[in-house]
Amino acid sequence: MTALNAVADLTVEDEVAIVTINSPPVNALSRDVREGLMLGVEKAEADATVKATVIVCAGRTFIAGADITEFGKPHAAPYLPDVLDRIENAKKPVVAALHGTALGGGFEVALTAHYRIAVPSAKCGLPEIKLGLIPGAGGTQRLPRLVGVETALEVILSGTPFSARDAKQWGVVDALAEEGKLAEGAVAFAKSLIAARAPLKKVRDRDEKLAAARGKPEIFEAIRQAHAKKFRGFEAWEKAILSVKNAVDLPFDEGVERERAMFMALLGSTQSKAQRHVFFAERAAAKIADIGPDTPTKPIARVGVIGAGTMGGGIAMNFLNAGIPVTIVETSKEALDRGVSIIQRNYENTAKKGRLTMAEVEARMGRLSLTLDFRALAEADLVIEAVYESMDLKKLIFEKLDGVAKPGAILASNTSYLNVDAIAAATKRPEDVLGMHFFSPANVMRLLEIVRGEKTSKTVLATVAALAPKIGKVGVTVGVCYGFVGNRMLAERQREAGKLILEGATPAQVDRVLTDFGLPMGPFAMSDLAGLDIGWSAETSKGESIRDILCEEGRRGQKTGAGFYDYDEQRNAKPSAHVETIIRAFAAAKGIAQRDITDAEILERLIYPMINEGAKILEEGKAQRASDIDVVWIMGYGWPVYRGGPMFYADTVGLNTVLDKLKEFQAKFGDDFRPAALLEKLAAAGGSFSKA
Ligand code: 3H9
Repeated sequence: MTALNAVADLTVEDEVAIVTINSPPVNALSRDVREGLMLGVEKAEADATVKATVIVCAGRTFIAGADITEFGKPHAAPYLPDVLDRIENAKKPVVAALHGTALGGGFEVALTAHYRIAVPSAKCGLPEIKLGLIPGAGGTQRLPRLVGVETALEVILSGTPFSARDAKQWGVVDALAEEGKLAEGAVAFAKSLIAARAPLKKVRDRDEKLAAARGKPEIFEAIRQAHAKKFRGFEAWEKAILSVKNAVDLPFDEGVERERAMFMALLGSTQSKAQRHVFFAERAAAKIADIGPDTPTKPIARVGVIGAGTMGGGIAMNFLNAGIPVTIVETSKEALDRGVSIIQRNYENTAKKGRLTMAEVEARMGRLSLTLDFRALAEADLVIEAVYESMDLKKLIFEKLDGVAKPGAILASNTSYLNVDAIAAATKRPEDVLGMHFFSPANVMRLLEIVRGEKTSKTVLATVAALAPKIGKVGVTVGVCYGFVGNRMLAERQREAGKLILEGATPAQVDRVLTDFGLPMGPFAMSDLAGLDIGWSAETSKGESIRDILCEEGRRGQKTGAGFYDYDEQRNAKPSAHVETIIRAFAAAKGIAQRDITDAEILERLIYPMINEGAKILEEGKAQRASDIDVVWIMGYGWPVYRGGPMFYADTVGLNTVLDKLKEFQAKFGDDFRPAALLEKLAAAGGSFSKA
């Protein structure tokens, strides 16, 4: 074995050179990896005893793509296109041997090899779209040559990896190796190529799969139309379609050149920077300052859920999906029946869409137990309380739970606002208590706010943090404060939205500004969807807010066919002149002058106070890092990923701009806009939240 450099070595075995890349964690295409590949192929070429070369990776995966940490920094030679040319133009066959995930630039390396072999568990893919990019090393030119433009665009636009078996069937890999015996399989395959004097097959020379799309721009237009809604607001996807079209219309080298130019332009875009930020933010969120790999965790083999409402049912589904049995406790048989039928219907709908088999539905439902007997919770390793937001009720439940749960069980509340320390104080074991705040619909939204109480033990926190990814969630650890991170910031936006409609904006204008910004819904459409009468009661209503007036009129949201908007049978919203009249009259009665308000002011009034609140949350140590706040908003509230989250967005706008605007608003509208000290400090130092 010869070391080629710090991350690559070369072994020659019976006429076959094996270039092994070993650059943990994922063999990303750093300079050293690029150099290793280049040197490996050159050395093999120069060695007269070698007749074929295998490229294989050590560790968990084949090359998982470009090194994202290098993006935006000056690159050092050898550059990837040159490395790829070297591989493709080698005079002896090169075989890429794939395991783990051959993604992005890694898959593009494999596509320049003359042959590919993979173990059945391997996956290939071009996930660049998820980083706001298109493949930049020939992926949009080579993949369609192997699989045709439609499949290639499916792969590129979804960013989802495909299996080695699909790859074999599509002709992307030439052979499958036995699981666990990739290197041996690849060497044997290389020897068979030598014996057969197999040709140097270059993907770039293949044309037959492109022929079907030649002279048919309508194919690309149809794909564009089919994806327009999903990609509203995103930039890279249309470039991906154009680039694949170039593969059909242009000579290979020109297609590659244009692909590279588009890739480079996207690499410098704010959208791609935002999406790369989110990639790392999601991974950073899993790291908790005082918890490490040595912190012990507890096994969670059975979960109890208190409450079979929408939240309780959704929470239970996460565990059932992950193979963990769940017991739901309720106080009435009707509530249990209603809850279980919602879960069953949810699963059946998924099955109808072909994403679950009926056998899987049965297996999941089979893991669910229902009971009216609170004592059944004695078996659970983790109990999650999901009843409505009442501190008195929650305290009662936790006191009772304290008497029932086994020693060492983790006791969690799904409260979205309330003080977890006060809830914990209702037990004699506050160290076992924490918040697990799921977001609605709890079986769909990926966010889990993990609320660390004052006395929550490290073991309990570490256990829940490790559990989050197992149930498909991104856990973000937050501190105890009213509304935690997400709802605390949301309250700022809601307050301003309510003020803006009294000052002259319409609910539809406010909502549109936010949907134009990229959010799935504005506050008024959201209120109508949730129901305006949540937490409202006819007995106590005094007509003191727009909501009171609407509810008193029976306009309680979508479910009553009217709320802030009017709804037709299909629940399409239409602005309501009647509601606008109510708002105007209310404002007049309160002496609030109405005026035209620009979209720009609406956006700043809604978003900047959220950012300011985010800064206070950081100042108070209720979130560990600004990027955690971004993850909360992206995973829990549909903040557009291409804007990177509110704190990243503040960085892109410029902290001084945000600060100046807050001060201007403070002078005009009062202390709701008083800037946070941290924002002042960072702005004065020319800093940013991402680098704070
Ligand atoms: C590209 O290739 C562009 C080309 O078309 C053109 C080039 C010219 N770079 O996710 P994990 C780190 S674009 C740097 O927890 P898993 C990650 O941050 C790129 N670092 O593990 C983490 O670090 P830490 C296209 C990377 O097993 C650690 O590795 N490729 C990269 O759950 C483990 O990651 C992609 O988009 C990287 N490329 O999943 C692939 N990838 O431990 C992105 C990972 O310090 N990567 N890290 O937090 C993935 O999808 C997953 O990481 C993977 C492993 C499936 C590979």
